[in-house]
Amino acid sequence: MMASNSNDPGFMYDRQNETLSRNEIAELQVERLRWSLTQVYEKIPHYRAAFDKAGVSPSDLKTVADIRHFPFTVKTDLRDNYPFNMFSVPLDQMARIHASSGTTGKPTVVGYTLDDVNRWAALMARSMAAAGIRPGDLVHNAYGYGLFTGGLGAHYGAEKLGCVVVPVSGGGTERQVTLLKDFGPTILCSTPSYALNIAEVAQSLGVDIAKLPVRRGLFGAEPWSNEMRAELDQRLGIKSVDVYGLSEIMGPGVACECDAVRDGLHGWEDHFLFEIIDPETLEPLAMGETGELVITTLTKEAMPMIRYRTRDITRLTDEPCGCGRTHVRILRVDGRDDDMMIIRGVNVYPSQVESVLVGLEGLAPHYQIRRFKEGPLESMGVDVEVSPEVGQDAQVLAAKAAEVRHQIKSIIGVSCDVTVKGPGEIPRSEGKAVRVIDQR
Ligand code: DLL
Repeated sequence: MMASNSNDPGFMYDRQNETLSRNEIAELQVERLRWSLTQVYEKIPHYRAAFDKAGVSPSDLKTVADIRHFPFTVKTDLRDNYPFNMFSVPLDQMARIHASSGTTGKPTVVGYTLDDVNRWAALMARSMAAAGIRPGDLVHNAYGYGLFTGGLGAHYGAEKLGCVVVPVSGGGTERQVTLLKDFGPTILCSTPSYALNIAEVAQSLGVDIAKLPVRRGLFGAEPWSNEMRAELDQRLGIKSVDVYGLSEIMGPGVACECDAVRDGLHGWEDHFLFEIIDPETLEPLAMGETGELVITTLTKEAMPMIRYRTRDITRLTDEPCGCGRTHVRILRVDGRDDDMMIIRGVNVYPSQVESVLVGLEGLAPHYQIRRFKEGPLESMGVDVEVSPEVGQDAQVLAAKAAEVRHQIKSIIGVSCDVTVKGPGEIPRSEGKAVRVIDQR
């Protein structure tokens, strides 16, 4: 097995494309953008109508910046074209369909040609290599297999890179622990919240998970704070790396942190154009400014996306990264704009609350946030678990709750209701954790 070390930034997979100069990236992007715009205009009635309405045509794009004149695509466009009207090729020329369940109504359907599936595998392999995964690694893949893109996305990427994959999928946590113990995988792929669940179940079964051969965790599909990362690194005895993606654009592997620096996720600009917009005015924001991430696909055949509004709030940097890659970095995603609370005028994301809770003495890293109304105003409640060793004396729990309330007030600047619960009282995740309960 090839060992990873700091002198090996994982370039062996795709060095040339990962280190293009900024000029080369811009040239490639213009060419590929024109191709994508032409494809959608000629083949997808939704886009033809949207471009005509905005008075733009693919030939109007002269530079990458001209993309700002083209209309956005939003989730309801996919729902309105359910199930297959966003596809640019006939169904019998496709290779794969995925869908995300969504919370209400119709699922969001996405499709791939065989070339799309192969490009996705290659980008996921590139992401994994950047994350310190190497050919020959044994990969325990606990992302859900099925309509969700996580399981198959990581699976194909790992195989493409030359790893050996154990396709465990999510759930059956005790069995996950048995397989981790008996097979000795070197890599764990899962959501960060599920990795924490696995670690906890391992502990309850008397398995010292930190002593197992797992050395990297490739975690994503939900927001997680640096504090949660430190917790996972320490509990599992690994280095955790963040991977980002969304089904509408491809699946996992749209962007990934590098093992060498772990500061921002390299967004693969030879296949995607990344923009940040102000979600209110919809105007593009400059590099470094915080806003909504908007992504255009440059090479997707079956389902190209033009200016897809992800609802994810983050910022970009094009400062060179210590690993040598030249692609923009997406600083870690704070959360989705639908999860952003405005508490007495202060914007709060669940991940900020997580940063305060995780690592506070006497608390376990399991929490949920309740959003409710007090009169016309939005309020926030935080439920968090006590560590088993603290016990469940009512006075002790009340004192902990007061301490948490004080910490949240002093660090985030908002007052909230805090309830400290007993061990195991917050539901555990087997995929994406439910962090927010909307009681409004
Ligand atoms: O979650 C794809 C994926 C699978 C990514 C496995 C990484 C690993 P969707 O189910 O369509 O696709 O959900 C996409 O999840 O818009 C973000 O809000 C959130 N998300 C994904 N990765 C991250 C991350 C998959 N690393 C939505 N950090 C996205 C924060 C993330 N949020």
